[in-house]
Amino acid sequence: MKKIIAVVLCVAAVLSLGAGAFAGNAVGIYGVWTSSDLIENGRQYYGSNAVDWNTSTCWVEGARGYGEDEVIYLEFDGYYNVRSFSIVIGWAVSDRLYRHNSRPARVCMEFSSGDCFIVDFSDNSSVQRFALPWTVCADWVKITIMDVYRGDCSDTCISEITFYE
Ligand SMILES: [Ca+2]
Repeated sequence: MKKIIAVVLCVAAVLSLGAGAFAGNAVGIYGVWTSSDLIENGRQYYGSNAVDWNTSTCWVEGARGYGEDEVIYLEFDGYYNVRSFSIVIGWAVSDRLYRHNSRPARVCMEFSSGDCFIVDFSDNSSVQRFALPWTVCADWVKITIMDVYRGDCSDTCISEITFYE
C-alpha cells in the first residue's frame, strides 16, 4: 500500500514541480556517495565535486553508456525541512565542455522521508531553481539519473546541486 502511495505522489510531483522561490539556508552536507565516478588521465571526478560550491568542478558518472540509472546520494548533516533546491547540470566550466559532455535531463529524487519527485531540467548551464511541491523533512536524498541530454561523449556530469530550507 505504501508503495502505491509513493508512485501516486511521484506523478503528482511531476505535474506541480516548477521554478519557484529561492530562499532559506542551505542544507549542510555530511557525506556523498555515488554509484560510479569517472576516472580519466589519473583524475577522479568525485561526487563531492557536485557540492563544493564551485560550478567549474563536477561529478561525472563512470558507468558504461550515458549514465541512466547512475546515482548520487547526499547525506545531510542532520534533519532539514527542505523546501527547494538549485542545480547546475553538465560541466558548466565552459560552453564547449558543457556541450561536449552529457547532462541529466530527468532525475528521480528520493528523500529519506519517502517523498519522491521526478524533475525535468532545461538544457542549459545556468542555475536552475525548483521549489518542492511541499516541505520535506529529511536527512538524505538519493538522486537517480533517468534521462540525459546527449553530448559528444557519454560522460554525464552535474556541476553543482544545493538544497535549501
Ligand atoms: Ca562543483
